[in-house]
Amino acid sequence: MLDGVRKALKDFAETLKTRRLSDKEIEEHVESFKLTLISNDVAVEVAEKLCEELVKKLKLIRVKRFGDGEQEVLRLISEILDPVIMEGSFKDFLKRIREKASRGEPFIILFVGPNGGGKTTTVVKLARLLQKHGIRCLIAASDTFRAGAIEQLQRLAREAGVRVVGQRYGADPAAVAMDAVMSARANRVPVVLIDTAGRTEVDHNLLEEMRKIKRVVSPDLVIYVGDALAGNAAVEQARRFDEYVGIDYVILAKLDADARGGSAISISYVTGKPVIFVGTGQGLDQLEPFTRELIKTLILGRR
Ligand SMILES: Nc1nc2c(ncn2[C@@H]2O[C@H](COP(=O)(O)OP(=O)(O)O)[C@@H](O)[C@H]2O)c(=O)[nH]1
Ligand SMILES: [Mg+2]
Repeated sequence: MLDGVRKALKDFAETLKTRRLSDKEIEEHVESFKLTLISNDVAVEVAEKLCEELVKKLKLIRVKRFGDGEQEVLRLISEILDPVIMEGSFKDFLKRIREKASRGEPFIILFVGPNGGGKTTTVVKLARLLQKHGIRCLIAASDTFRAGAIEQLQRLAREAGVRVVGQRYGADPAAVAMDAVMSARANRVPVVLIDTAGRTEVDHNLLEEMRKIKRVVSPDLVIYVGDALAGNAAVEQARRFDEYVGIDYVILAKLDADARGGSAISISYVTGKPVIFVGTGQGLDQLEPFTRELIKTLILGRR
């Protein structure tokens, strides 16, 4: 996974380690590196920021010549990635849930995102992860729109040992979500995860519906689930969902299948929202807390 960005970095480090370059040559190499990043789905504004920093740093250290060239360039790249990639803290996330639970109120998370992005799978994965931490969950089947959605959720949730609250197709998704919240209150279940129908920015009815769910249940968090494979489209979409409904975190699903890797680098910078988990496979245990180190390991091949 993420081979595109990894190869771009490696080639770049390779070029720079061979000999001392003039300022002009550095600029030329960085420019072509920037284009490679962009062709691997790094958002233009992020590629520009990274390369600006890179030129500055390279000109500074060039003077003393690279010792262990390639390692030095990789270390520089690692440094300039730090301020760009924003990670959510799983520890804080758990703490917020436990705080609310101690007041006897369920913690409510609303999941939004495009159709096929990975929401339903991710909701069940997260429920399973939380249950492993001793936190019981309830899932609201608020995708009452897409054929087969309720059965898919029920099947996955059964596998994960999580309860689902649902109604028939065509039911009001906000009412289903409210039902689940009331059931969680009555049964002292500390977390409610609301799965919703996928939508795009052109589906005005579905977007309105999403706002209605938010209004009715007042979630503690709204999480955008995007498809890493969609690259820049996922980044743009996350930005628009944030404008439309307001999001707190991003989860990038299907990182395992992403051959380029740019969206994982740029989505938090462009949206201003931290990435909290990444999906690394179809299996229900394949959800990992997102950290800068995880991405760096994947693209720089080391910690
Ligand atoms: N490889 C891979 N596939 C995933 C991941 N997350 C979800 N999927 C697959 O993506 C497809 C769509 O997922 P689904 O949860 O139904 O998306 P939704 O339409 O947003 O609810 C399914 O085939 C999932 O198994 C992931 O992290 N990695
Ligand atoms: Mg779904």
